[in-house]
Amino acid sequence: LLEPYHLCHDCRIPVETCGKLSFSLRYDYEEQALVVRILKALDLPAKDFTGTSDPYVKIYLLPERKKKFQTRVHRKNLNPMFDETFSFPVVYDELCNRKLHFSVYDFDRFTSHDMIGEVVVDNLFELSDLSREAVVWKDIHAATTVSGRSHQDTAKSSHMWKTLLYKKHCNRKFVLFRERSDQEALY
Ligand SMILES: [Ca+2]
Repeated sequence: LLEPYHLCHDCRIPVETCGKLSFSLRYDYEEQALVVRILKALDLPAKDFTGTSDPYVKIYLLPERKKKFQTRVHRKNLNPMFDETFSFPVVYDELCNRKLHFSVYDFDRFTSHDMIGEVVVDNLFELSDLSREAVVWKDIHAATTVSGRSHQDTAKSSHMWKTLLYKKHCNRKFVLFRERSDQEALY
């Protein structure tokens, strides 16, 4: 089973983790591009009150933020198989200055999407020389209040409360309508 806490390898303080993400990395010398294949996630936490999540992954090659990719949404799935490939044009010698940033989100139809967590790869040569495809598993670090979770939670619970009130209101109108039409039918 997965440990819920790990030490952050930069700051040596405990980091809450929530599942794992697997992807592969390779450098395409002909196209001069970093090729990232997002494979799958395991044991994601449930963000919806139905006890599941609708995950998708956004990916950046920092510090560039303009170019970003994202996977499809996998509805009601805590172990999604993404298997999608993205290609970032970048000169090989520049790779040592770049960081890969994955953020895992839960899609919500009516409210802002919850960030589940993130994975940052700050040394792209840590795992291989990138000349051939290398598969990597990384712990997903849970989103903190800094990334806006608490604000989103407030917005979400307020939305759910409004929906509930609206439904109660509609049901009550329907009951009154039924009572009146039943009475009218008697006369
Ligand atoms: Ca959702």
